[in-house]
Amino acid sequence: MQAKVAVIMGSKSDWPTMEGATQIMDILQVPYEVEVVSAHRTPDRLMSFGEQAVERGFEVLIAGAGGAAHLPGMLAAKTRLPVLGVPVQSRALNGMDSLLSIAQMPKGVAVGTMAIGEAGAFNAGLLACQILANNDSALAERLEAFRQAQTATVLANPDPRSA
Ligand code: RP5
Repeated sequence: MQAKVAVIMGSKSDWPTMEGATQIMDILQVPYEVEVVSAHRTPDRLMSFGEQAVERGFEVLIAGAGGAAHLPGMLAAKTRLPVLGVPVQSRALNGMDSLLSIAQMPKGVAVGTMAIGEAGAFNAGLLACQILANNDSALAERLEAFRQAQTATVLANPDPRSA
């Protein structure tokens, strides 16, 4: 099936975080591709990825990076597709560097900035599914079921001391 979402990241070391984006897309049966594309180590590859993203059939792009996290912003500079940026938790500064690198885009080039780390990656996948669900009624139904199950799980066990 045609992948409508691409999940790219600056390094293989980002995968344990970025895997979360793919987990929710697996649950919601949304096809995706994953690839390491580094803004600093493979800049030409990033440029060609951004230039070809529309013709490859992607509709949403997720980009995760840590530290001097230029990947989501540079990708957004090369494509009109929506880019969701995931700040990966860095060792030195706990991801605050990643967050600020991704969030503070100049006016006119947009990146949707997610939370730092695993929650941000998971929610990037979830948000990509929500965007695609606007034009996919079957996916919209799966999303509703996911949300209802999540709510039911919390309501079924409100005691914070129990497992
Ligand atoms: C960034 O530098 C990557 O996104 C990664 O989060 C960070 C460290 O990369 P490695 O040195 O672990 O490859 O470009």
